Parts: sequence; structure tokens; C-alpha cells
Amino acid sequence: MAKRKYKKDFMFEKILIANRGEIALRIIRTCKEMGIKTVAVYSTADKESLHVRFADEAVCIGPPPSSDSYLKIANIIAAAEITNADAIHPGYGFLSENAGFSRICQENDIKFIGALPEQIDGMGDKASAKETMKKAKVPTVPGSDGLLKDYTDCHKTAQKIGYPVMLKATAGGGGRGMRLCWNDEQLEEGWHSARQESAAAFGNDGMYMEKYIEEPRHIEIQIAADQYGNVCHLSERDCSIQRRHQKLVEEVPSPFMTDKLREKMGIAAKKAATAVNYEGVGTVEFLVDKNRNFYFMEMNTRIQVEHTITEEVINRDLIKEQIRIAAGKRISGDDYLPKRHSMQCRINAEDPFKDFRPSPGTITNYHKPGGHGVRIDTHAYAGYKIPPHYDSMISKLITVAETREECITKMKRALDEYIIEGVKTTIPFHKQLMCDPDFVSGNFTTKFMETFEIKEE
Ligand code: MV4
Repeated sequence: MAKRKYKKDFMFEKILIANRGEIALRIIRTCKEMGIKTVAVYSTADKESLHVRFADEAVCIGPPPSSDSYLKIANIIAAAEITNADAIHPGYGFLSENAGFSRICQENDIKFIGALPEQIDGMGDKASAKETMKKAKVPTVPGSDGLLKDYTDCHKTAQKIGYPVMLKATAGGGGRGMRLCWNDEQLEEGWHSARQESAAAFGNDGMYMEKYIEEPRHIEIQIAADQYGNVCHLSERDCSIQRRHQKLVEEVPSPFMTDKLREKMGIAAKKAATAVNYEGVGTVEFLVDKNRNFYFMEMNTRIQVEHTITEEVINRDLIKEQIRIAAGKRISGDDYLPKRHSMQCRINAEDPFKDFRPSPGTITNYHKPGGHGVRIDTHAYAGYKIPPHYDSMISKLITVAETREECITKMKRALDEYIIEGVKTTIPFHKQLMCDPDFVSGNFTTKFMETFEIKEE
């Protein structure tokens, strides 16, 4: 099906939000400001959730498990048909990077506010995404040419590039199906176990290999592109503070960034977007080594949890940009550089003293921080019952200030004001992190959380 073409003054009348929690609220807020009607969908576990209350209409799409509700394509399409929605915003997670869903929306003449099916498929297969980027002259990590044929090929490639190497599942991503190998023995074991694991998890056992980058930083570039070929970058986000591939804190500018590196990474990210004819907002993930060499990792074809900090430093509403682009509007093509510093702490209903174990339940007492430079994106309130069926993130605490130092000071102050009782949260972890000398100095890599020790209070 051809791309939809819209009249000059076209705008969606009604958007269905195929998500829950804070991001559903976040999207509803922008729709209201744009004069667009909203439809919420919800599982029976979310009947009392704020996204159901704040949307103009709400449709129940099934029982609590995601597989029976927020991932149930037929139910969501039916909800859009019943309510006459002309577009669907998938948010992040759930169906946001599901090529089948994007295609079914297209076939039903509902605009999917996200990537085209071919783009999702193209980026979802990591080995072919990497080959696409290599061809487009976006820097990639030295490694195999596409997929490894068999163990002989795998062993030969390891000899050629030299240990340590990383075996990666082409259907993986976000750290799943990866093996770090320092010698032949680990390579042989890793090859067999990773293939088995990937076959079981993704129904695809294709593997490729890369030189292992030691102690890298995770720095991603936000991009925006319209259907007329205008592409711009909206600066970076440093997401190096992660635990088991779950981001905990994000910030912009990266403490490791230089004006020259940002310019080079921005150009590379725009090349990546152009190579796949990208339309909408997206993120190009890079690993950056200690010598400031950077390498393409993955491209995320969705709005991300951490889009907020970019909004704060460039003063734009990224959901609004996304909706405008989906409706066929033009973007200027000018890049945006960070004018301030912003940082986000993810507040999860997890016990940081017990290995970040999930802590669902009822919030008995709730008070959120406020004041200058403090933003909170959340669906939580006093009396809200956090269901056990979904992601444990319940709030995003964002600060913005002139400098990184002030941003951290504000974050500490805001964390001290934040009262959430009835469930355990990651607030005590963030309070300790904001005082850690290596964090405060900006001297950290993706390895940071492996050695960070949280002190019992
Ligand atoms: C790597 C790497 C080192 N060398 N690739 C993990 C998630 C996926 N996006 C890529 N990942 C990595 N790929 C090479 N060649 C180290 C990681 C990695 C990582 C990357 C970003 C953020 C956190 C990480 C934690 C562990 C490993």
C-alpha cells in the first residue's frame, strides 16, 4: 500500500492510544493540547487507571495479562473501528515495534504513529540492520560479514578479529541472546548455548560476531524525519547507567560529549535514518569507547521512555512532533543542540535492597515533588493499586537546569520530597547514586552498576 498523502491542513480527529500507564497519559495530554480526541484502551486490571479517566472514550480490551489485552491486535483494531479512531499511537513497549501490527493498521486505513512495517522488520533483524548501516557508511563494530554459517565460520571469524569477541543473536537486541567470549572454549560453549537460546526465544538462531568493546558508554541520538526527506538530529542521551539492560538514569548532554563528537554522531544518526527512508521520531543507539570511537548498535523505531529529557533541553514536545509528522507535516531539517542540562530517574516499584525485586501493591500515601526545574511523568496517585502484570516503572522524575551540577542538586532535593508509601521503590537507590563520586564526576560506563554497592539504610 502506498504512503498516505494528506491535504495541507489535515490533522487527525481521534487517536487511539494502544498503551497504559504514564506514556498513555503523556500522549493524551499532547492530543488534548492539539485538539485531537482520544480513545483509551484498558485491561480489567487498569479499570481505575488515570488514562481511562482522562481520555474522551475508553474501551476494555481484555483480562490483565498483556497477551490477552495490550498485545491483542484484533481487540485493539476492533476498539479503533468501534470508536472511529483515524490513528493509533502505540507508545513504547507492547506493539510499538511490531511490524505485523503496523501492517494491519495500514490495511485497515488507520495511521500507525510509528515506523512502517518494512522499517521495523529491517531494524528488527540486527545483522541485516548492521549491514544496511555499513553500506550507508555509518560506523559499525568490526566483525563478521552478516550471519555466521556454522561453527567453523564462527571460529575462523574469531581468529581473524581476535578475542575478546561478542556473539550476538540477529533476532535479539536489548542484550538478549549475547555471549562474551575470551577464548576458544568459551566460543564453542557460547555458540551452542546462544543458538539454542535464540531458537527457543525468537524462533531464529541466526548469529553474528563483533569485536568486544570494553567499558563502553551507551549514547543514543534522537532523530526526526518527515516524508519529504528532511532529517534532523535532536542531540544525544547518555543511558550508560543500566542494570541488566534496564535503564535507570538518563541525561543530556552526556558528560562524555564534545561539540565535535556530537556533530559526528549527529551526522551518522542522520545517515542511518536516511538509509532506511525513516519517517517519524526515532533513536539511533551507539556504543562509544574510551577514545571516543562510536559504533552503531541498534535503531529504535518508537518514542522512548527517556524522550522527556530531550524535550526539556530543546524545548519541543516530541509527541506533538511525532503526530505532526504522521499527519504529513514538514519539519525544518535544522538540528537541535542542548541548551540546558536534563536528567531523568526512573522510579520503579522495586526493592533496591533486595536485588530490585518487583514490589506491586497499593500506594497508601503519595506526595510528589515540585518547584522550578522539576517534572514528573506518572500515572501514580494515593490509593493507586500497581498491578503485578506489567512493567514496574511507576514514575519518571526529571530535572532541568543550566548545568549538570545544578541538575543533580535539584534531583537530590526532589528525591527527598518524593513520598511513595505502601510499596518499595527505587527512590533510595537514586538518592545514593546522586552522591556517588564517580557518578557526580561523570566518570562512568555501562559497567557502572556491576560494581555500585547500595548501602542498607
Ligand atoms: C556490545 C558490547 C560490547 N561490545 N557489543 C547490550 C545491548 C545491546 N544494545 C548491545 N549491547 C552490548 N553490545 C560489542 N561489540 C556491550 C554491550 C552491553 C551494553 C551496551 C549498552 C548498554 C549496556 C550494556 C551492558 C552490557 C553490555
